[in-house]
Amino acid sequence: MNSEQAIELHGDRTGNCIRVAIALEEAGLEYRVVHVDLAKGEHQRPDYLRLNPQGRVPLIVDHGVQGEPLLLSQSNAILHYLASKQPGRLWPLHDTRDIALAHERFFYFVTDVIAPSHAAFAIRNATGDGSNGGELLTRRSIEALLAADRFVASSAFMAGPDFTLVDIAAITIAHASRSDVDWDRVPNLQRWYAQVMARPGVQCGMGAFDLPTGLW
Ligand SMILES: N[C@@H](CCC(=O)N[C@@H](CS)C(=O)NCC(=O)O)C(=O)O
Repeated sequence: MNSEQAIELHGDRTGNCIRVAIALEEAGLEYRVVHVDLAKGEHQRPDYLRLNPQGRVPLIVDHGVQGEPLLLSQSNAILHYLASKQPGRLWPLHDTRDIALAHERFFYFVTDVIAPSHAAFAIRNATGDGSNGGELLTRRSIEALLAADRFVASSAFMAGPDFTLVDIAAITIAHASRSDVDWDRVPNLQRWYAQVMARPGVQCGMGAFDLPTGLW
């Protein structure tokens, strides 16, 4: 593949974008970061809105497919698309039970941990404090994260012995919530967190938007 066929990742330093960067790294796919500075309103510029009329990040543009470049703008769809490009690398391949468990746990993190945390953030932004449900939602998110200790009690990763998209879904929210977690209460989660954070692909993905712009 030449670098013109690399996947463009448009985004900023947010959990949704960082999870995509980690998936690209862990899948071993060639990509380049296009920084869309949310603070400067770059996601509302006409050239960006032409790519994603919703005006949100992340967005990927895959030039390596036949025909027109492929555009995707839902972070979870992007994660699964990237996993499908490297079969067996970030998602179980064949075993029905393994696949079902990965789905179960992936959506656990998306709906029970990440979604309430995002909603709490939106409430805090809109009201200037955590009242009106923001604190309740943050607590629910943290409790659901802590409850995931049992997922890693007898296996290395969130959906079994291998690193998958489930770990990617879990790591950014665990990292963002790390100061609110009583780690002594969740020794398995603590071991998992240290292990996942030490992965080079996770480190690189976490830092993908630390560069102002440019090639990756
Ligand atoms: N459902 C979308 C949500 C995307 C989203 O809300 N992105 C945020 C940053 S994480 C954004 O672009 N916010 C800017 C805005 O809404 O103006 C996904 O999972 O990708």
